[in-house]
Amino acid sequence: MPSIRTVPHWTAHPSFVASRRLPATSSRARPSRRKNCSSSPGVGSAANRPKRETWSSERKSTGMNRNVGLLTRRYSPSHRTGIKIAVLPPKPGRILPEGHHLREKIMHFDHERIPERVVHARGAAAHGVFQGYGTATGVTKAAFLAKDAETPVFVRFSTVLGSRGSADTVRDTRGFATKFYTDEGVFDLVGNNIPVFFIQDAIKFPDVIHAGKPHPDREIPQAQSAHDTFWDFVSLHTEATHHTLWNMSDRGIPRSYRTMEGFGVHTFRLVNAEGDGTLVKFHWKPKLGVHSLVWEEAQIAAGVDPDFHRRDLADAIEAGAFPQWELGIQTFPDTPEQTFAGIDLLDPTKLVPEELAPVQPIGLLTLNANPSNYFAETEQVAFHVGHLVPGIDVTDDPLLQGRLFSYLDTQLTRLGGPNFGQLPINRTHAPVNDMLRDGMHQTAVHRGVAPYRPNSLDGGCPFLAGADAGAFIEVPAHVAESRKVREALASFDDHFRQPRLFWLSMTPPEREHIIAAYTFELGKCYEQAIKERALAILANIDPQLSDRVAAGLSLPAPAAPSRLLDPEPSLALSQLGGTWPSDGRVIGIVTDSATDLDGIRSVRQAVLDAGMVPLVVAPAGGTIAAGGESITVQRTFATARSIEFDALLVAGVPGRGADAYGARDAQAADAAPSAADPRLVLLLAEAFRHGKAIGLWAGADTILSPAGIPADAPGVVHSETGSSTLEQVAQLLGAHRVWERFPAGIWPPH
Ligand code: HDD
Repeated sequence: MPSIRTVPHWTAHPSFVASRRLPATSSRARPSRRKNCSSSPGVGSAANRPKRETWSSERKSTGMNRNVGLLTRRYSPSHRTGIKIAVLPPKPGRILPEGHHLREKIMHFDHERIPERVVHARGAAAHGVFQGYGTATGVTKAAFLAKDAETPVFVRFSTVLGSRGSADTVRDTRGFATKFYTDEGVFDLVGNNIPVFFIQDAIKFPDVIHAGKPHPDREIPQAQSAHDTFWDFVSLHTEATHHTLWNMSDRGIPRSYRTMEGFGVHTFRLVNAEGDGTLVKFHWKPKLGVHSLVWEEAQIAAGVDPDFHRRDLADAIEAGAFPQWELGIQTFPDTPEQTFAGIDLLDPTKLVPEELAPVQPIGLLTLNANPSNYFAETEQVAFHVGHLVPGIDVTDDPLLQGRLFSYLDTQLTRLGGPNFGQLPINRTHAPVNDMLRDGMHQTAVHRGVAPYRPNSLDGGCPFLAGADAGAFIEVPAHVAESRKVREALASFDDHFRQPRLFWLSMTPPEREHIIAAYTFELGKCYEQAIKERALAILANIDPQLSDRVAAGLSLPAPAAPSRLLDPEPSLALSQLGGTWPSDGRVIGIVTDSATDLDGIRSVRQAVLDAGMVPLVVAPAGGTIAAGGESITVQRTFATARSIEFDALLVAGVPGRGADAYGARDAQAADAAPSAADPRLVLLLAEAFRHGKAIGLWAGADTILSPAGIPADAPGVVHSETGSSTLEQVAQLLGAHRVWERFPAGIWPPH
């Protein structure tokens, strides 16, 4: 017979009560998880954000008490009172029938996943602050753009096609979505790193995404555009030519989220205090300049570090190298035609060259804090193009109009109901007075009896706010007498002028990259007809492009179009030719115990002083002793790949045998005791091939020959001391890469 014993009501047990404390409701403020799990100093309190904790402190502070609860409960004296249930004789490992702790824990675990975003599933985010310059007050009454106004923001960057676990560095468009928690409500600027879009009409959005996503039969390829269905779609929809060309350019593989431009894409309408409208396009300009990976780096990173962009953003912020962007606007008169310089401003496949409408800076964005919890913040954040504030309005762009529906609708499935706006990361910081009630996951306890308008019972609340109360008022628009038809305007028909403009604006190395990208992507397609159709489209951009790609595919060059347009190039579209700050750049300092460690130490400090990030690379991990002090090794020859570094500084004489590079790695030393470590050779060879600056001192030049690098190659500098080597390398970094090393890198091109 099983013994009978009594147990109390479950809430009585102290260990369980402790483990049931709710997490902090604030998404951003958790001073110490260990001391007070439920402290909630309030949304927006940047000062209280925690420093990152180590793995061991995480383990100590979370979760484990659930299991402990199960054990202590079984033997706790408090179980001997209360309701009676039967239990089996205690046997190690057996689960009690009243295992409600187990059930609750497993039940919760079973439901930990929510649907990933249907597009832009893979992303990384950060908190920050936006400071208005006050330069936009003539065209908008939006209060957060006033001079020195400071507004908390949350920014999420993303790829479009890949699943949540896909690699960061795939060739794709990047999302750049910003949530401004303004005093007048939330404003979401949901943009991309490419200023144009594939389609002009939102009804085609599911089509272009179905074409880009993995094939429905085998669900491959993941996070790629290099497959038949994508190229089938874009070759059948010539309006997609412009966006596709940007994707095939270096813009499709950014170096970092920190070095990406952002664009609102559509034309928006700003409204000033007098009620006058101005049409604008939004631009984010990174202070670090716009830089990209080279294709081989992107491919290597997808394997050796699929979190490359996510890690880069988080590490930079944690290191205090806060990325910054200026928000700018191009402004256009709000005429009934809504065109500028012959460009239809409502056509999202068109940009307006900056030479025709300069980008005027209106504020500064600084990202200064990493999220505390990926799920609560980065995953649950919900952007919506209809989150607007007084002074910023939408236009009739047909793509934008479709988006106005989609961004609300999608959250119903993804976030499980209509109350996603109450999640801490989505909550407005402005007071809310609406009559939205009830529904799944309602967390507000609404008071009153009359959630309707007008009412005479709740003091007239909620009331309809007018302009005097800072309400959002739609700008009255004149609608011309016309016929309503489902048809695109004739001005939407020009599909090749702007792709050609983009091509003509590229420098020779950039054009080479574009040719290589099309050759790779179409080379991965199986269907001959699709390749031929795509080549025919390329001929409308430039015969050099179509002929070279055709040659790479061993296909006949397509017929030249009857007329090739000749638009004026826009030099602002090229990423090359400028000089940018080197802040936040990652410098690999390659060393070994036998080399100039004093020099290494001072170079490391100089790199830090210059606002860059030094990473010491040595044959093995741990520390290297130098003059009574030690230097921590951050990357080993086994873990370092050149993709991570913007430049390399190499000290010492690699390959001097068992007491130099490779000696600390027994395997490498055994394999080739007197040769340079092959991993170091690979590191140098790749850095060279990818156009990175390489500095050498203290006799390190001997590594060049095994790595196949000519000693007098451009961007390879030698010096007596580490600090003078660094100086020269920092100069080279201003151009991002040593472009002269690239095939056909005729420089300067213009
Ligand atoms: Fe979209 C997400 C950007 C067209 C429908 N979109 C999403 C995100 C970005 C963009 C950055 C990720 C937001 C986040 O980080 O949570 N989308 C754009 C841009 C577009 C665009 C710049 C064109 C100019 N999108 C577009 C159209 C539709 C959608 C035409 C549908 C008609 N987009 C969605 C969506 C998503 C989304 C399905 C998926 C997850 C989400 O919204 O919250 O509603």
